Amino acid sequence: MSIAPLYDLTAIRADFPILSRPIRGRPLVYLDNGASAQRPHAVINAERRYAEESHANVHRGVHTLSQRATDAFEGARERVRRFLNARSTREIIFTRGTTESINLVAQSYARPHLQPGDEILVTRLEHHANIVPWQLVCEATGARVVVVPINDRGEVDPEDVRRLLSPRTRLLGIAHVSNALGTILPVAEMIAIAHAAGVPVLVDGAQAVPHLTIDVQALDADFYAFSGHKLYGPDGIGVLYGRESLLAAMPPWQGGGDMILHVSFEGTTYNELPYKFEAGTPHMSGAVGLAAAIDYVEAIGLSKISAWEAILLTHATERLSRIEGLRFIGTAHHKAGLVSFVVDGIHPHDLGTILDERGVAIRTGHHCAMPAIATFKVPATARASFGLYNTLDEIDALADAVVYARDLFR
Ligand code: 7TS
Repeated sequence: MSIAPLYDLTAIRADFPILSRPIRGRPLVYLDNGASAQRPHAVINAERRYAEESHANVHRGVHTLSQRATDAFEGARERVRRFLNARSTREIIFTRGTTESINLVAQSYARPHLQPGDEILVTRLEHHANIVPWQLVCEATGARVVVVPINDRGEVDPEDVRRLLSPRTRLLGIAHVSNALGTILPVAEMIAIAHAAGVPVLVDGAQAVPHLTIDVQALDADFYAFSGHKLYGPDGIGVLYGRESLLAAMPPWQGGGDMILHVSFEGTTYNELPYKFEAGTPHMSGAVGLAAAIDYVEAIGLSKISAWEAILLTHATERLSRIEGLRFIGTAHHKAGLVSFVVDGIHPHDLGTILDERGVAIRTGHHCAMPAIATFKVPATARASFGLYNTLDEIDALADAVVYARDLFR
């Protein structure tokens, strides 16, 4: 196929050292970006430079390196604030990732609010990270999780949210993009519906930030969570955006250094936002690497990235739909760059193993979204998820490898 990419793909690919490493003697075709994306030199170098030139502990030393580390860490926070268009850096909390961000909201926001019989509303397509933390707080408080259904394309109807909101609903938790099905949810509309009922909304943005421009003010989200490692940044670092008025009223989640103003055995006072939620030494090099990743994707432009990934998705849908015996799981009208599918006669794990022998990396399984996958009455799917550096030739390699695997099993 000869569609010109919207940016210099050859130059971009050269920025990612791992992409030129052969896998099993073949060129790597990396299509598991939904699980974790690869890192460009810019990110790797930013982390290394931090370690070589600026590392010390933050917020505590008068010495030069501690001040440099603090500047780098707080500079990263400001970079994240701009990326999300949050009002203030007080609304940006560094966490280990999406999972920790959601657990923080579950424990610190939801738990103190929940009474027996109260409800947390989530959709059926959520990642386990946006299901299990709510189940844990519900078990502890006697509240319950209520589930918004999905249709047979894997879409959520905002009217179902309206219908299922009740006077007992205390929070709505929704993915921005489904990791298992690729569906892009109409989150702004869902948030408006929830807000009209006085219900705050947490958006799980893990699969959205690498593909879409996010503006938490335009969305009017109350909480927005994402992970660095899916955004071409480091693992072990993530973000919770929270509306300041909500965060200010929440108790701390973990106790320790940095989250206090004064400690005595008579009583302890907590630090101001966002430090109240960052107990202990944070992942400073991770934050620096995340800021570099944000610089990197914004220099290319998220609108160009999403336009290119839409071309990849169209091509993948066309190529794979020609394969006899292949069925897509998740066919939403509004989809991110990801295809989930099953092939008659081959278990997805076998398919994934054969693809790996050909250098093609995909994810197989339930994708930590068991209820979503179970809706389609399959135990598992094969999933190819695209990133900004993928090419049309790689999509062809995927399709060829799937045909090869299917013929092997016939
Ligand atoms: N939410 C969504 C929508 C996700 O896709 C993931 C990870 C998470 C939350 C959890 O993110 P973490 O960084 O805290 O682990 N999704 C996947 C995936 O699709 N394949 O591997 C991990």
